[in-house]
Amino acid sequence: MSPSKSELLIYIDGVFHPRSEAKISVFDHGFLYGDGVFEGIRAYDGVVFKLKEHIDRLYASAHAIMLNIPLSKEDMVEAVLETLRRNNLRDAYIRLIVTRGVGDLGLDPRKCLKPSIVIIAVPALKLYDEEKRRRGISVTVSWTRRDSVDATSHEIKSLNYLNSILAKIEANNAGADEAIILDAHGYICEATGENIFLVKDGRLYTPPRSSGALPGITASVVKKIAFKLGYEVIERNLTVTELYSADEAFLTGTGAEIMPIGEVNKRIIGGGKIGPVTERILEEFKKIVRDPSEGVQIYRV
Ligand code: PXG
Repeated sequence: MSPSKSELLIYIDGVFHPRSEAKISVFDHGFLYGDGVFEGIRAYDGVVFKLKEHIDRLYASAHAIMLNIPLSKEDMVEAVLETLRRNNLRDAYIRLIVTRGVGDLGLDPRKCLKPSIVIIAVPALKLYDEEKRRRGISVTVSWTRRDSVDATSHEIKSLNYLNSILAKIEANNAGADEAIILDAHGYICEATGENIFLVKDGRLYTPPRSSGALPGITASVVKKIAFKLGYEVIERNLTVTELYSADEAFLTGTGAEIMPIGEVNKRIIGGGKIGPVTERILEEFKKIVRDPSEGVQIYRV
């Protein structure tokens, strides 16, 4: 049995606190400035999917912002597993956050002596219902451009998500499920927290790294599945017009998993339901996430 929300135990700097008592200082620079990094991770049936890859990306993000995480990667893996065990979870959504720590009201990170580490694990999160999974979500193309690679690049998974949040607000206002964000040149970059793939004439297309998209772990799994199934994956600049005329399109992310796109700015994509290529990739994905060799087991046997 999974514990109820009120009983959840949250890890903060090595100590477990009940959810209602899990608090961070208002002087923490994660709160004051969005100065920190994070990961969203899932566990399926007792296996934390691609945990090592998420930890590697967390440390790479931290390295890019010159934040020294005071735990080794091995200890961080253990801390995540222990959080799941303490909460008796086998299927979970995990949020791992490392902030610059407590400082003063100036933004200088040198004032922050110790990073804060928070791990939250909740029983599996469902972003979309079955109907959306079959018919596809609706998306709108946002006027908010992705911060470019020489700005607050989303290649770094930082706590600074205002760029995505502005796009999400726009999608909400348009009555759409998600927003597609363009790069500085007007090519497709990604969604607010998902990468994007198009299918055209049996080939997969996805934007290149230079678009400023986060190198997604789900996207890299999808590329491997596509390769295994014999589909070519082409990374190149993609236009909105190409998206309108795609045979299929889908988003990938830890939260969303694999979500077909049914509609873009009111243009129906691929008949407004999940397409055959997306379906085949999704079927493989469902198998892979439950494969113990693709992650780290929570409860060692
Ligand atoms: N792009 C961005 C900007 C992201 O934040 C992805 C792509 C997909 O990456 P992964 O490695 O998850 O395949 C992300 C994912 C959530 C959530 O709860 C996920 C993200 C950020 C915020 C919320 O789904 N990151």
